[in-house]
Amino acid sequence: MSKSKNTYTRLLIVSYRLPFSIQPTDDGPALRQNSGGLVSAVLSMAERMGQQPGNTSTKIHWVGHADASLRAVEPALLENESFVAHPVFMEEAVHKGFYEGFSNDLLWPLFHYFTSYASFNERDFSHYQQANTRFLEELNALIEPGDLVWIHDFQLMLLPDMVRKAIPSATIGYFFHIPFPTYEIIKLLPRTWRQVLIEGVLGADVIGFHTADYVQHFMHSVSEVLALPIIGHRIVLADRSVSVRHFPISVDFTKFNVSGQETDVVSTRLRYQRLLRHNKLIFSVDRLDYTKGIRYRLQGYERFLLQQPDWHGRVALVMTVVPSRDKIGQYQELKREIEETVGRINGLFGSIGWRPIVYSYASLTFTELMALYTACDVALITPIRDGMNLVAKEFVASRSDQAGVLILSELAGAAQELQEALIINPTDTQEVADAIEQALIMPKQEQSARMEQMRCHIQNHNVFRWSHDFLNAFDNVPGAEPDLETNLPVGSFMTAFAEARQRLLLVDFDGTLAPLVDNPADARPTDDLRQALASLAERADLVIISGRNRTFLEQAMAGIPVCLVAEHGAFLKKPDQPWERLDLSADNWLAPVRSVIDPFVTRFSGSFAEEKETAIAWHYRMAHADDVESQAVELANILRGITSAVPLTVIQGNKVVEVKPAQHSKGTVALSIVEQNAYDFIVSIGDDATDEDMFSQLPNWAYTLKVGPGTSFARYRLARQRDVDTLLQQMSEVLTNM
Ligand code: GDG
Repeated sequence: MSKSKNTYTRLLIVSYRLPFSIQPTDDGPALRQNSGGLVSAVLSMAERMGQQPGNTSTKIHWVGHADASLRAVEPALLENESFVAHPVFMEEAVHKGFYEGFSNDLLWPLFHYFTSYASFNERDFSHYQQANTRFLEELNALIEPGDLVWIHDFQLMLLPDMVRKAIPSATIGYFFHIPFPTYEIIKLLPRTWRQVLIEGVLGADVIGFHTADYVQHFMHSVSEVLALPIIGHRIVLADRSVSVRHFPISVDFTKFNVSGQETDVVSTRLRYQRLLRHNKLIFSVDRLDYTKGIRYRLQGYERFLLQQPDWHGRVALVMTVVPSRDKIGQYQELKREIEETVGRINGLFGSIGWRPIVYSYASLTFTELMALYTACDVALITPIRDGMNLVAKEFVASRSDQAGVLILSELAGAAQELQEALIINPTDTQEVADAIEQALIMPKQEQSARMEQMRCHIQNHNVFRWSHDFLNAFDNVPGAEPDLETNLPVGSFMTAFAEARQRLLLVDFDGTLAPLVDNPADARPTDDLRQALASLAERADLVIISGRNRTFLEQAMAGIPVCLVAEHGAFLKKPDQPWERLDLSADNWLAPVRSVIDPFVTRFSGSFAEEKETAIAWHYRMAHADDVESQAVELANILRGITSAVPLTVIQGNKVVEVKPAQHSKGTVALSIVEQNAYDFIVSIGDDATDEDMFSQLPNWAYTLKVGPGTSFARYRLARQRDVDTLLQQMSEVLTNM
């Protein structure tokens, strides 16, 4: 059934951690939500859903892990005016293996490209599965028809598929907050793990990542690990498709923009400025983590101090490291190293009255954080990998004075949007040192020009837009397509077929009569299907209508008295007759198009160009480069821009980009065939975009059948290619038994 945002009644959020605590109030203890961006985004999303007529409940249900302290809490306390909290409890050992083990010791380092920190432990994997199952149990007790379930992050990669299997009609979104790495990294995971993890997230209808790169990496892994067809941004499964897109997370711009003027922020800022006197301030804040590039940041700053003695006594790096995972050896080691380096730099360069680094290992209150965002001259953000990095966006949003300079690592997702920052590579300590100097001497006018651009971007792409864009993406999931009657009324269909005097069958080849395969030359119908086709061809006009060339079709259908249509309607061959050429356009467009395609063939090994008589196709099913899908889109765009004496059509098919003259199509040829006889039964079956021309040209009483998901002009749908085999075999039996 179709679903759109208008019909969702409730929002169910699932994340590893519940963003709530029980706080004392005048009326006794009450549930309080954290003030994070995700909580605000979700609130605004629910508000939007709640505005829809007929929607009675706007309370958001949030499922997440909670420590044992919530066990003793009265159920009534787990609810406030906006949220209902559903704590997930699990055995200590399971939690440890799931969270500390598989999530933080394997997925986190691996997906941030710290392969040597990754620990592969079978017991942890089993705990990860058990923990995801615990989340499923909690959800299962809660979920109702009409709910939208939104699952978050790498701790819950198995959950979307678990929910899909338990409740096949559920509407599920999944958002990945950390980088999705290249397939070379995914390949390090044992085969079964990588398969289960990718199948796990594919349980969702919409999958979101922060950047287009992560989307491409994911798509590449899907095609390597599961060999599933990908069409544009969709992964095609047997009975549905999954939409995969990038939705860059952001911040509540207004909140950060105005908070700098709040009284306590102003007074805290003044206090910091007094304490740090006339120094220029460089600020950084991050959780203690090896991905954040704190070591490189210190090396870059040290190099700056070495090379720029003029700045001694006039600048301070205020570096706050927020405690995190510090019971783990690796993190303790990192902390020790950071503190040693800070001590060494302060000892080497400092003097009485001047500390080059003001370091603290502590959490900041929101007021302190705002005071530092607005007091500093430079924000120095140097992760070695970061899914997005919200600190960068918060700093920019806080600077309503349009002053301050952002130095940002190119390895943070945020760098793809904040191009007016000073973009650096953190491992290049000279580049960091130079950027610090450039930032400190940058004229006010330039600071303001850069800030204005970045602020404008964040204002327009705030966290509310992020969640709304994600919500809107569900409007395009298969379930939300204009309703196609998915079930062919087989009984009346077979009766009409049996009773007809003149029968016409128009059937596509690839993905319809034969499954899609790696090497196009290998595609063939099964022997059973060939037999059925041969018997059908005796009492019906059977037309195979394809984009393939003449030779291939003749070979593939040899021995069956069918009519063949090759190259999308350019050629037609009736049984026992020679080929006729229907396309009469000149072919002087071929050479220039070939010269555009050739560099793509060279660049993507495994891909090849097929030059037909009236068309050229670039096939890339066997090319495995990360960016091949996006480059296929790029090629199609370039080809569409080519001007030629002959009007051309560019077709983006399944792992193929094809160019042909616009004058003929499967539709034009289907129509001319239909007009040659007084047919009283017509069925047309096809799976891809070129078959739509055929569906749209046929009389409206014809049976038009779309194979697989996707919007279509067809009246009916067959879920998968093998259903075509079944249907045609049944039709042949009907004729045989008459
Ligand atoms: C993951 C991904 C992605 C930090 N210290 C204090 C404090 N914070 C707040 C910041 C910011 C948030 O925590 C940190 O967000 P990040 O995006 O930088 O990083 P992760 O926590 O690693 O988050 C990341 C994010 O998910 C969202 O998808 O961007 O790439 O790793 O909001 O302000 N807040 C306060 N005191 C602190 O000391 N009050």
